[in-house]
Amino acid sequence: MLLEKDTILAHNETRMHRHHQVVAPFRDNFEKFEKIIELLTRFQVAIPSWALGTGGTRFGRFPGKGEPGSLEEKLEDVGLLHQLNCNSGAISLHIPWDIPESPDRIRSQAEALGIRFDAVNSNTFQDQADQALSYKFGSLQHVDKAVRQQAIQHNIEVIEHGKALGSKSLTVWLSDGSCFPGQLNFRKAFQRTLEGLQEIYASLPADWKMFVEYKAFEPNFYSMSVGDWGQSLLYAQKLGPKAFTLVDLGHHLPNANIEQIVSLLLMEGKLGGFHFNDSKYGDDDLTVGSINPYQLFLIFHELVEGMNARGMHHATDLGWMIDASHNVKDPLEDLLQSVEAILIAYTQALLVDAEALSAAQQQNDVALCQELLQEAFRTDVRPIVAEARLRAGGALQPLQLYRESNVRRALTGHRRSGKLATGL
Ligand SMILES: [Mn+2]
Repeated sequence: MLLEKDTILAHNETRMHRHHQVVAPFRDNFEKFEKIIELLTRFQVAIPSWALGTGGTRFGRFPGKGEPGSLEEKLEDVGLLHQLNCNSGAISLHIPWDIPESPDRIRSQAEALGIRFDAVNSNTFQDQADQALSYKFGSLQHVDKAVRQQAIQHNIEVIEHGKALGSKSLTVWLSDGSCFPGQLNFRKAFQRTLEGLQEIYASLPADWKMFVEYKAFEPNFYSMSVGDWGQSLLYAQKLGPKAFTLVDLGHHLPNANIEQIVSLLLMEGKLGGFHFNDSKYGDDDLTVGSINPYQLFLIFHELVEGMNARGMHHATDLGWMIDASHNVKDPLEDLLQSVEAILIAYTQALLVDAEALSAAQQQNDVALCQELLQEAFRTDVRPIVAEARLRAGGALQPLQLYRESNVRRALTGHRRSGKLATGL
């Protein structure tokens, strides 16, 4: 469901006076104000199709009401998010959970909502009901060539689905690895994985990218075949210019310096995209910015610095996606919070005085370096983000409008009860 335009206008009207008061100091004193608004308006974050329903853990799942039961309904939900915040104009699909029955129809539905198709994701971490061979002991790393071939074929099919929708990238995340010492010959597993990725790479259209996502542990607990950014970079370098590393914020060991990883990958031209989420312990898939907003800001600072150094287009040269799971919150509320947190961190990073920081670094003025970063981080930039949204036709306070409009109650009313969203 979409909201009436008048509903958004009325919501904004009641908050306009206050908004003008809080945005005025930025508008009047910040040289970069208009440039930042322009960058924010262009910046779009892809919503994962699997995050629109309630997530679960291995202990259980507590589904909410009014969840989308089809790809059409998932698109409707992303359309609503995009209408509210004007920064959710893309969706990332998971195959086989979201195979479109009619790609043309889905494509025109997305177009009408202003949504494009971001990376398509393959899935070789589960066995599907109609699947001939099991991935229990891996997919591309498997000792049996027939299993490897099945996984390669699946990835090629995912590319075909993506082509039909206008997607331009494939994300490969492999759960492959081992649970116990001795289970796997690391070198042979790497070689088999590389050969499989090479076959998939050969099927990529000329204007596509392949993202190789890494993860430190889980579901395998002793080794992962793409376990860290070094291994992912090794694959990406061996594959060729269309292959890149994808950084999922929750896929590191505790306290990893993700901002440094991002900086070096950008330097090498091998950073492809992002999966945003937050975590306290591991791959917690929590709301972006909910646990460690300072780290998110530091990552964005390196992104802005690194992209500017290479003359990259902030909005389009990297893939920006959320990858999260909402076990206890309304997924749509969680996603609105996530997109807001991303835009806040991005805006704060745009406020950093890069010239002054570079000069302070040159002088070894460590205290000033810290001051310059924290000056930006401690600025409440929410009025700037709201101004960009207002100009794009969105709501000044998307989450509040979502609640005031009783969206979930309406969805619960017209979506068949007991229908569960596909996904994790
Ligand atoms: Mn991910």
